[in-house]
Amino acid sequence: RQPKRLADYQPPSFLVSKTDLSFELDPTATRVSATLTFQRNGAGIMILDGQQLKLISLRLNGQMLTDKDYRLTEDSLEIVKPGNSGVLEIVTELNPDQNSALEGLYLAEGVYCTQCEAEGFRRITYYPDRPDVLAVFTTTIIADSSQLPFLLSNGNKVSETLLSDGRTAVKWHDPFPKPAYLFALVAGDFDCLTDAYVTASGRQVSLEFYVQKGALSRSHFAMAALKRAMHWDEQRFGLEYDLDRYMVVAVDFFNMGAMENKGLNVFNSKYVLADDSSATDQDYFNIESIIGHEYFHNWTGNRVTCRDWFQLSLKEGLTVFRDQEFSADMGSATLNRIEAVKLIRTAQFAEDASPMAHPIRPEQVLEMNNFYTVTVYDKGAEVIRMLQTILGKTGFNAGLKCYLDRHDGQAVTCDDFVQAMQDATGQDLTQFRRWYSQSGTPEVKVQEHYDATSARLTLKLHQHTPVTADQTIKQPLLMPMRIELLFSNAGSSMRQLLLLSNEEQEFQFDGIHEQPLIVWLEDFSAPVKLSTHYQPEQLLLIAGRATNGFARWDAMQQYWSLLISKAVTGGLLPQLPAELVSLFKQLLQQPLADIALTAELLALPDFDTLAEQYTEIPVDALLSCLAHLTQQLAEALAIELTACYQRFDSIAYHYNEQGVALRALKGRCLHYLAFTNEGEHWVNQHYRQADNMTDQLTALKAAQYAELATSNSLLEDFAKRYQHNVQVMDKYFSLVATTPNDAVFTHLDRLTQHSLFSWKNPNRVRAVFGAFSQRNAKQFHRADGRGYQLLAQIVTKLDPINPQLAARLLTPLLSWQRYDQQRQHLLAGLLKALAAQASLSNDVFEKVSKSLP
Ligand code: HT7
Ligand code: ZN
Repeated sequence: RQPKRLADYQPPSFLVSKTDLSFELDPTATRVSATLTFQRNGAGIMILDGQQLKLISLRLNGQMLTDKDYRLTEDSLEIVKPGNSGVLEIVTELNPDQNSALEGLYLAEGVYCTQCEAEGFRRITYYPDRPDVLAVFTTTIIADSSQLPFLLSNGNKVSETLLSDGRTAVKWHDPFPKPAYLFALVAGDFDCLTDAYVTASGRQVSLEFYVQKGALSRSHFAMAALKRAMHWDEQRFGLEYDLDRYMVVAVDFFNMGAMENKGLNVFNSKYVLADDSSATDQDYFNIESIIGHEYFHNWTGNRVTCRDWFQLSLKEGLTVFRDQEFSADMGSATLNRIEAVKLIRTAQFAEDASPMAHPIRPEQVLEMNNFYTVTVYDKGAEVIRMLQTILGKTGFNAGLKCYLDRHDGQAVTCDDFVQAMQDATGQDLTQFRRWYSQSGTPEVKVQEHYDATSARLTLKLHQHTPVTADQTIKQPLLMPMRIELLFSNAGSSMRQLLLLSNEEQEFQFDGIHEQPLIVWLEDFSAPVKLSTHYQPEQLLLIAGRATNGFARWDAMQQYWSLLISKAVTGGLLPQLPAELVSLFKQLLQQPLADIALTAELLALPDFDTLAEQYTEIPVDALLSCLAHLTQQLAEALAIELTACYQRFDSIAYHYNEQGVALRALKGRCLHYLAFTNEGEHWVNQHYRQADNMTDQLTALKAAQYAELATSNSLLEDFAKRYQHNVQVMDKYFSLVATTPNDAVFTHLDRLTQHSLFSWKNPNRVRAVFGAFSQRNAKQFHRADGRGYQLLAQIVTKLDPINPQLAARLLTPLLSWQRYDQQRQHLLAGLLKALAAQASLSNDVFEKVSKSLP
């Protein structure tokens, strides 16, 4: 198996300017006729990508080709004498019904759907399936319209014709040249919600949401979110939509969240369908942000795309940054930042420390699907955020404008992006570019020295990036460090932006008349691990006084981490310090003006955040510390928790900032109250009185974590109530999979027999086994290895069905070196057994082989 390398990039030998496709849909024998108008672009042979295709016929400039005129392999078609330009006609046959990998054209629940990113188009026809070949597509779909009333593709609808055999032919034309990965076709029977949007320049755009029959009422929120996103992009970046139609189709069989195909987004139904009785606050948040994300791709991804897949972060990091900015403007900026940082500190730091470590622009790839990672997406977004911090919002906006103007209609690189930022602002970004090529989490150590006689404060910073599995040599990075100096006079402070570029660097401040308390890394201004020398009391002071909401939350998190790490080192359980109890009492009695932030300040760090702070993760000790602290907080604060819980009357459900914040605070109180003597009472009451999904789930989770007797009967009631709503049943599946005791294994077995469960549906599989492996640390990391064994079995079972899904589920098994000897031994054994299996997919093979010594 040969990985591809960024260093080997060569421009395509041939370009395709026009791609005409015709699909005759059939469940087991769909015919695809592709007419490609091509031109030579450089030296080299004409080699087209193709996988799992049946070649029916080939013509070059009208002449039928015979087998001496071409060479066919398992994944390519070479045309022996193509000439310098011409027209190639290719007819292939596909079996969408058998396509459980959900790449290329597949048929699921009566809907034909395509997924072409990254390399799925080669499962539709032979083609130069690479993002730097951009063509104008015209697509005709032929089908029985009584079965499939909606036949959709990219761009504008040109015609609809009734054929003599009773079938219908619908023709689409997309005027914007695009790479094959943005091609889409959907055919099925849907309910359709339509609306309109008038762009800033006065153009009318028709907005259309296609959803499963009966689900129309659950698509209004997504439609409204789309309009907000369109408006926001005009206001913030001056970017308008360019086609006359914007279509979104929601399907239940989908490998990821959504796909930005030009003019025809395909969404996982989980990120479209929502109403107040079935969606949580988190669901509404996700829908708005993913609707935004896919819409924003129209400029950052579609109009300007990637030269090759190593540049994926060019579109994904930038678009995640854009969706994060959008969400921050739609709700609480602080909460958004907290959530984004939690993800970096858990999944991304874990990836950097794993055998799959890679820079945001990877250099070597066997299976591209394995690189749609939290590093490429979320660390990529942090890199863009740092650019904005360094250049300022105005400079950043100018840089983005320069990038889009300069490269509209092109396939470009991350370097082109940084160059545009540099040219628009005049800032030298040479060193900054290292963020694109260097993997790993930088560690920054800080030291402070205050000299009262000279009134001088000296801050000494030291940066170091530890070696990663993929790279041994690391260089210093340019990183923006936002700080605040807090002075003793309450309310008096000074905020600064430091640019750290050397391995070791000093910053001096004169005229500082008292030793300040320093708040480091406001808003997490760089994705690093910071080590400081705070005393616990100083952290509580910062939590109470810092101007930046994120920094206040972060100080609380550091406080807990310190307490827990001392306990773990000493082999003891942590005791609740009195000053913490009094701070919590204060927060519960007088929540801050920002209720949502109060709810976050009252939270313990989660297991994954703590785990990332250890080279060898002390699984059992961390779990015991967290359970013990929860119990202690509940006992010490029962009165205040009860009073706070009761102070805020439940208001009728509405998804808005105030409602979200109140539910979060009450939910936090309930989480602790579940551990008091009256736990059953509070949880039952919360569940029964809930008029919304957020509160119901809060009650169910609280009951489960506290292992209350009522947990099972509440869960049964929930399953009965929502048995007809598969999106809600996924929540039920996940809850059952996070049962924190032995019973979970019987439950998991039972869930796979459930009438709604299917191994072919990624949403169901993730709801059950994704939740078990990523959110049930206690059972997944059992010292006897039962959790690990189960996941390895599931990966083995899934690999032939859906390799992309199997490889994603496998991730928690890869970091075997992070655990104690016994767990290491168990995990290494399972990985070896997996590697020894015949016919592993590239997806699973790449990950397993990298993780073995
Ligand atoms: N650009 C898309 C990434 C993607 C994908 C989506 C659905 C199914 C398979 C996929 N492979 C890659 C999604 C996005 O980032 O917007
Ligand atoms: Zn994206």
